[in-house]
Amino acid sequence: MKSYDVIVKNADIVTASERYLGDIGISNGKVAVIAATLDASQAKQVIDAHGRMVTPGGVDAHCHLDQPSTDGSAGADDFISGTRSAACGGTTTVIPFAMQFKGQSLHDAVADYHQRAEGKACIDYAFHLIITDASAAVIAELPQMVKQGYTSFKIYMTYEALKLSDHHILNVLDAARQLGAISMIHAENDDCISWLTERLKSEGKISPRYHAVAHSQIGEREATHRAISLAELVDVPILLVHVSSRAAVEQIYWSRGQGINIFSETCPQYLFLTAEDLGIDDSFHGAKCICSPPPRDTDSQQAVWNALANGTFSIFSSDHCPFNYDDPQGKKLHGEDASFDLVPNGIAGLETRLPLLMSEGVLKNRISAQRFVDLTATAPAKLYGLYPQKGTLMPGSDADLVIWDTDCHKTIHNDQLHSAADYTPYEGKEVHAWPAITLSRGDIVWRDNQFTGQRGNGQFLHCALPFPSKG
Ligand code: DUC
Ligand code: ZN
Ligand code: ZN
Repeated sequence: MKSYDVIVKNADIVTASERYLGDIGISNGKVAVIAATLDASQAKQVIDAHGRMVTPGGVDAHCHLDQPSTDGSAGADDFISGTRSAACGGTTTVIPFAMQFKGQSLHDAVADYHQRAEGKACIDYAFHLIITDASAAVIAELPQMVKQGYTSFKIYMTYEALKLSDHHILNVLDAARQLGAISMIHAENDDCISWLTERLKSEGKISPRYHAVAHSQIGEREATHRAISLAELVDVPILLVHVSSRAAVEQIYWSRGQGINIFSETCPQYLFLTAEDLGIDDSFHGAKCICSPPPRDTDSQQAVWNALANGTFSIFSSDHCPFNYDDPQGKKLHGEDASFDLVPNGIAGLETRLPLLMSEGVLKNRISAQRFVDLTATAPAKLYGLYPQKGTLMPGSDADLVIWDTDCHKTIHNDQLHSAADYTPYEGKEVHAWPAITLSRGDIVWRDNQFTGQRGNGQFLHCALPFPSKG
């Protein structure tokens, strides 16, 4: 009788706080023991990690999978292709969104998402709630939602079909405070966007590159400051999602100086793309990089790198939300002559998130390996109530881990990725790190450049509350 299903030997183990050499013993999908040396004869399977970095599997806490729309567009990935691509890039937990349509109950919204995910997800998943209708009846549903494991509420300050007024945002924040939940805020000033859009269109400036003009840094800065102020008024922590610009980062520094408890997230597109990727001419190809907020300039890229390195950002997520390019339900929903404001927003990122940050961040010494783990796994697991089951390597944690190849020369090509999207914004980019082997609850889901996981193996995770209730 063997003691372990798997032993990972000679691992360079990295957690958010430690880095040391050891062996990891895995039984029944959990980390059973971590020791300097384990007896290989006690394992059914031995994986020799040869001193390779071994990190917890990634937790991607911001992605959109099989999310219905109100404009007739359809995202490229469902729960099969989206979670498969996540696993192939070293992510073993995803937290996509269950979106409430206005007038719909939260209960019905989550029931719909469970149907979309069940039997399809290849890795474990939880859900955030997108609250688009903060009526008294919906607010009254929140205690029950929290009991069922939905402890994070996403709020939009823009998008006609999604946005809440400041008054309604305050109601959601107040409910989050009473419950001990976390609110995630998409901070862009809606009127600045619509006013700039109207003006640009009246001047005939409709090509994709004007999306980056309409979604200005000033509009992001104002909404960021307003979101911080609303959180301060209610006295509740919030998470600012997909922070893109120096102007917004400066607001977060300001809030820290005031002692306001603000968490913040950034994404690969704000490190590796700029507004020029939306076009330097009027070609429609720039639609491939339309997302909101848009990629900015190299000055903002530097500000975002600095905030990653100095501990300002709490988490690094993909905001994976791809639309196919050559698809009448994708970027060309309204044709190639459509103005930028009619192009579906979002790009792919689940599979490339970790390799890009490992390669450009850790291997280029911009951030430490421990900080990488914190940003991509530990901090999101803590913030969303999944720690220590997810987000770390310790006895009792799920055996979700990545054995890294940090010596590779790989050029990203979409035909080697596993999302259903028909392009990647990172086509042609070189990376020097990619998962060699990924385990999800002890099962190998990625090895020798092959997906070896299975649809339906992913389990729904009930999130705990991140903060004490103040009800
Ligand atoms: N912006 C969002 O707010 N959500 C999905 C994709 C995007 O670009
Ligand atoms: Zn958003
Ligand atoms: Zn998003």
